[in-house]
Amino acid sequence: MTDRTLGVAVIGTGMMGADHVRRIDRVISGARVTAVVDIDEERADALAATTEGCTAYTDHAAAMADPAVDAVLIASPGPAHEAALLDALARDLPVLCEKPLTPDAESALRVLEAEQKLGRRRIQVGWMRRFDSEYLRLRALLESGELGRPLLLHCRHRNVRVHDYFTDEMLITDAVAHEIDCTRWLLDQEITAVRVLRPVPSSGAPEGLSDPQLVLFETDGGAVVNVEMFATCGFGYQVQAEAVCEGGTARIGEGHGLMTNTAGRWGGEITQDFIARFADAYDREVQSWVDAARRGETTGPSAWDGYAVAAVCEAGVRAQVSGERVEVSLAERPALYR
Ligand code: ISE
Repeated sequence: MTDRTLGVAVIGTGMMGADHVRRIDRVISGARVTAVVDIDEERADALAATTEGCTAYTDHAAAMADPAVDAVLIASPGPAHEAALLDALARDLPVLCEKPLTPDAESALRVLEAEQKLGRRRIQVGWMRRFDSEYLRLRALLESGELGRPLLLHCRHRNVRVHDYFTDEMLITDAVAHEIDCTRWLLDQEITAVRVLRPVPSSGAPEGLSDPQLVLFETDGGAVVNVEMFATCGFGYQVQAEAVCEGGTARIGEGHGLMTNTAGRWGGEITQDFIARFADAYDREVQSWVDAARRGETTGPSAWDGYAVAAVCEAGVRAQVSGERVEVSLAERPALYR
């Protein structure tokens, strides 16, 4: 481990980018934010002003050329990721890239190719649930084999509300994408086919959004996974999973935080967004990325994991449109990611 504090450029100063700047500055150790980048100059300037020794840029390439920048955290919108990733790889900089890796499988393959040319992993993708303590316990339990073979995984993913620009397609690519990654990681299996069922839309959903939806995955290990995706449930942010195995079941995400008993009722609180629900996971994710980068390593979810999710999302969107079962087309896994 080098003694040098890692200088990080945070690209994208929206909600996630700003939260990561706060995290790197005030929560984790071993790194500091030396640059922020946003095409919105005023927003970049305003965020840079909150952090000592931080320069604001409107162009990611200029930030990467700054000698104070040793690593890059990408939190810009998905369509901007490919160019930033390719530039970071060209400079051999460690990257933590918020999901999605890129918006589609074809561009994700270009990123994989560039990383393979470099000859070593440099990209960690921000599938933060892999750092959540409950998800980690579920994965360890399934991996131990104590419950036997997993047969079913029931998932629920509920948001309070979504922006008006949210589309049916985004239900898959922006939200169910997490369950795609979790399924692959928890079961250590690839998803082979997707189906989507749509009940009558909730009257609380914005005009034109078919919400909720039920998404079904088949895996190459013979498991079946169902995901209730309800983006406008109105009451809270809930992410739950239950694995049904040959020898028992295991459930996470019940949110058993503070429980109260009063006035003849008992109850607890439901978190309202993912920043609150996964705060610890984000902290652990970024700390682990920083620690690995300072050791000269890249760990955690790889660019391959980003690509695999994009490939399943494409099948998912086709299944949404056609109402049919759609098979996933996945490239062969390159040696670098085995
Ligand atoms: C959002 O973009 C996220 O990534 C959250 O983790 C997810 O729960 C939410 O549904 C998405 O909209």
